[in-house]
Amino acid sequence: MSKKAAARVAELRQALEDANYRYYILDDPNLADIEYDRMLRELADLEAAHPELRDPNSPTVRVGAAPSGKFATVAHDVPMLSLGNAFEDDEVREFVARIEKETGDGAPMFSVEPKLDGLAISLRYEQGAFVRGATRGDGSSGEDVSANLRTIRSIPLRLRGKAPAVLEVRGEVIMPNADFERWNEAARARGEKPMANPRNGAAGSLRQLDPRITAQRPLAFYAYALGQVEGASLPPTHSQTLAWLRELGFPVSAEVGVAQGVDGLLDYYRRIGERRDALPYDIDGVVYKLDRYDQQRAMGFVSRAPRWALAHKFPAQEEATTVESVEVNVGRTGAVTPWVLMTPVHVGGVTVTRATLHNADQVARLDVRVGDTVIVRRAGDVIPEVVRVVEEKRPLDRRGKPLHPPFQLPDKCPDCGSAVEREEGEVVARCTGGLFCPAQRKQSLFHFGSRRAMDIEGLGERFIEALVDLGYVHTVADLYRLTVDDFIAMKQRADEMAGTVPETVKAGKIATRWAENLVAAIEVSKASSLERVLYALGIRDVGESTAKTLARHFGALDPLMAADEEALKQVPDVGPVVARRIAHFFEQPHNREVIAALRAAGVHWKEGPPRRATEGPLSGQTVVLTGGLASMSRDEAGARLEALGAKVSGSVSKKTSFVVAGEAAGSKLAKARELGLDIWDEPRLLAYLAELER
Ligand code: 5U1
Repeated sequence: MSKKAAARVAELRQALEDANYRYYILDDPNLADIEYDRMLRELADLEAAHPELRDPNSPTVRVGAAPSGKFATVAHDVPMLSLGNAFEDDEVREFVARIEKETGDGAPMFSVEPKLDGLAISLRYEQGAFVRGATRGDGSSGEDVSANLRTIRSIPLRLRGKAPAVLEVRGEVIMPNADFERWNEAARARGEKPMANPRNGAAGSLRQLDPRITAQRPLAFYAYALGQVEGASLPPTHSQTLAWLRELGFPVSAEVGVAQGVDGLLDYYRRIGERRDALPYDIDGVVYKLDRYDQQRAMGFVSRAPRWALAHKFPAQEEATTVESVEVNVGRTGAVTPWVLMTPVHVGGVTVTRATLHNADQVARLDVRVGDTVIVRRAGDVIPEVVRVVEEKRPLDRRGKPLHPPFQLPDKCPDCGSAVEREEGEVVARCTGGLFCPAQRKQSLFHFGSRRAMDIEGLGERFIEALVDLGYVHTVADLYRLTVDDFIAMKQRADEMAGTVPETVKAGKIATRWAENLVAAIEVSKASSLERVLYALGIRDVGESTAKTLARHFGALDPLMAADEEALKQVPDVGPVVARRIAHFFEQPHNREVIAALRAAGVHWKEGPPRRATEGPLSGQTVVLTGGLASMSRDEAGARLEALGAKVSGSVSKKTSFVVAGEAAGSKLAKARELGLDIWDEPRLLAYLAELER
């Protein structure tokens, strides 16, 4: 049995290593994620059942070993070097001139590489197997972070092909920008502290004492140099070594190349600089290395830095500046985002004056105040952000107290004056003036006219942009005042501004049919239904189904607008959060004005008595419908149960009287079972309705 298990273990390890190589090195995956996970699970199960088959370099170690306490110190037999820096082209000219003079080579070849902004590490392999990995430390000795490095999937645990007896590979551990952004977005959404920048993210992740935490972090590795090598003859140049490292299974940046002469180096610097924002990782410059090893030896070292290599740095992506004011911006969805206006600062190659603070939690965490010196970061195409406050530089009054108070998010929208609300458990604060707020105008118009709302055919995003930008429409009610002439004038102005005036128009032929159709569609939309209008108002979390329930429950708009949270909570399926949102929406005077204007413009709908079946055989009972029914829609079943007095709810709890479970019922059914509730199938429901509705 064990022999068979051993064979299967070997087979799985090989297949998983191959899949890693295909994915991380060749960028040509051969396994679907689900298949990879399945094989990894099978391997983990086999290793658990056969402890004698365990291996520190099995692909299963990628999930992280148990914590070890502290990192041991590792001496680097071949020191990890540092690089001389250049910021000006002239320094590069001097570097090349020196090399040309001392090597006697008039046009030496250089390896040119991006300088990744991460954490330098050294990986040691013996007989092709990973044995240890350490940080750079002071260059002579660093910390043993092997268990953490094993979790980084792009680091090979076993080398491919013919491996030397000893091989040390040096390179950079980084956190790719996209992963860093994703990580921070999720952290902010959870109200947790985001990472300051990808470099800190990589360094912090690698220095975790619990490798299982490191395993959760999206880290990557790129190789760029060798340390100790035994049992292999090296190629004659560094660029060939990089190609060999790639064959052995190490990721090497796709941007590496060779260049000759000062112009070749500076050209590479500029080309990479132009693409800096588009690269998948942060770089802080490029590195030039004399390519031929014999020439490198001839140049030698000064202290710890080779005279054959140079780092040519880019402008920093983080800079310090001072905060002139803290402001807020209201987005299309009403989200209120705090930001700072700063003394202009050159960062990442451009001058910036504004940086985001993301949300109220981040404001509280950073405690940014007027006059503060802050570190701003600009990388890629993401908005510049404030990373931290330099607290020592905070302006103080004579008594040593901060000169300015902490910033508070406003409780009124700066654009429309409506209340700004932040719900429990939410990071984002929002303006509640959805219908009136200028910041939310385009969004609310687009939703209002959409097919399932007021269904205004032809009112697309482009027209809405132009109508709002050119001042034709301020609220949804203004749509009903627009004439054919307005639309034609609006389109002409928009075309002129965009430089897209059609030839026919230039020739004096103006098409009017589309505008007539649009005005007609707006006219037709006036005759609507209460549920459509409620949905069209764009109250947060009031979708079509809730709009329908509200319409049925209240029968008319006025009693709904007058209902307080308590009354709204009585509506089937309306919980406390949605009740609060509806009540707050109708409390905003501006929203009420827009509704009055809609009515004045002629928008109308049928109203009727409230349909609340308070008394009936199911009075006092709460029913949950889940899964699909064959004989009717869930809405219809709900309505029939409500007509018998039941309250129909969307969530299962101890208070649920019974659950009707149709086809493919999922988590609600599971929860009902867990709570031991009465569960009805469709035949039982039908029999019950037939009995009582007679
Ligand atoms: N791309 C690259 N980065 N980097 C950093 N190459 C490179 N080489 C280095 C360092 C510190 O040192 C070599 C001179 C070994």
